[in-house]
Amino acid sequence: MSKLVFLSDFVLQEQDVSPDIAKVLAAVEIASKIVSHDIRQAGLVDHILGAQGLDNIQGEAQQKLDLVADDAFIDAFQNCGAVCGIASEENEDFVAFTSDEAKNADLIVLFDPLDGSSNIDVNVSIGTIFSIYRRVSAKGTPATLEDMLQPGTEQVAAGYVLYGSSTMLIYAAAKGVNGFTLDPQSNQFCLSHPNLLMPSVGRMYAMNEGNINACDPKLKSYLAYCQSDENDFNAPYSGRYIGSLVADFHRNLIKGGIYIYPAVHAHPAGRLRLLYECNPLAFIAEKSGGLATTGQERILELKPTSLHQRVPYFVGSKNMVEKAMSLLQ
Ligand code: AFP
Repeated sequence: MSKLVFLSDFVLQEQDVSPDIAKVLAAVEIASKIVSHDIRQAGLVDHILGAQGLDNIQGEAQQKLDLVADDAFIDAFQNCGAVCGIASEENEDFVAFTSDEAKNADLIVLFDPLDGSSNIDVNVSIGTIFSIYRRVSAKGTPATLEDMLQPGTEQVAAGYVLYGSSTMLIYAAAKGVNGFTLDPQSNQFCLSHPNLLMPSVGRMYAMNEGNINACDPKLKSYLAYCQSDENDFNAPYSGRYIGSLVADFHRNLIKGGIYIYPAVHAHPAGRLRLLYECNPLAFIAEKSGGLATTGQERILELKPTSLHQRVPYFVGSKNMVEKAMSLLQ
C-alpha cells in the first residue's frame, strides 16, 4: 500500500499553499473534526439534534448543530493567527477580530458552517463550505465590509468538508482541486482524491422539481431535455436531489452532473447565498473544469452588494451548464 499523505504534509509540499493559508487549513481541520465528531453522535447526546428555537438572519430555523459548528469555526479562525475577519451565513454581521495579531493578519474567511442543516435530523449528508480572500483594507486595522464583499474571482482558495458516509475535505487553489478523507483510526485527513477533474458531462441533474411551476418556464425545456432521449447519452438522465447543496455538488464533482437552484416565486433573487455557498463552489467547479453561472452570468464575476445576497445558481459539468444556459436565452 502506498504511503498515506496527510493534509498537514500536503500543505508543506504544495507550492501554492502559503504559510498563512496553511494556518487556515489547520483551523478548518480542527473545527471540522469537532463538528464531524458531534455529527457522528447525533441522536445520542442532547445538544446535537433539533432546532434551537430561533431563526437565523435568513429567516430559517437554526438547528442546534448550526450553532455548534458556527462557534467551532469562528473560534478556530480567530485563533489561527492568519485571519483578520470572517463572515458566516449564521450571523447578521461580519466579525473583525480585535487582537493585534488578527489586525495584522492578511486573510478573510467567508463560510457556511453547516450547509443542508435541515437534513441533520434525518442522517443525510451535510457540510461546511469556506472561501478565503486576501484583505483589501490596510494591515494593522480591523477588517471591513469591503474586505467581505469581493468578487469570487478574488478567492485565493476555497473548499468544503462533507460529513457523509465518510468525512471528506475538498480543497481548491490555483493549482487545482484535491480531496482528503478523514481516516477514523488516525483521525487525520489523508489525500484520497488527488487532482480532481469534474467530467464535462454526466448523467445526473439535481433540482427541487417541486419548484418547477414557480420558476422561469424556459427551465421546463431544459428538464425536458434531461428527461429525453435527445441528450448526450441518448437516454434520460437520472434525477438526484439531496437538498444539501454541498452533497449534490460533491456527487457532480465526482461523477458529472448539474445542480440548479433558479429564482423562484418564494425566492425571487434565488435561494442560495453568493458569499457562503455559490462563490466557493463556483471556484471549486472552475478549478476542476466545471462551470457556475446565474443562468446568464458567470458567478465569480458578480460584485457582491451585501453579506447575505442570494443568486440563482447553475453549477456543475461545463457542457451541461452551457446547455441549460442556451435554453434559457
Ligand atoms: P439549509 O442549510 O438551511 O438546510 O439550506 C440548505 C440549502 O441552502 C442548500 O444546501 C440546499 O440545496 C437547499 O437549501 C435546499 O432548498 P430546498 O429545500 O428549497 O430545495
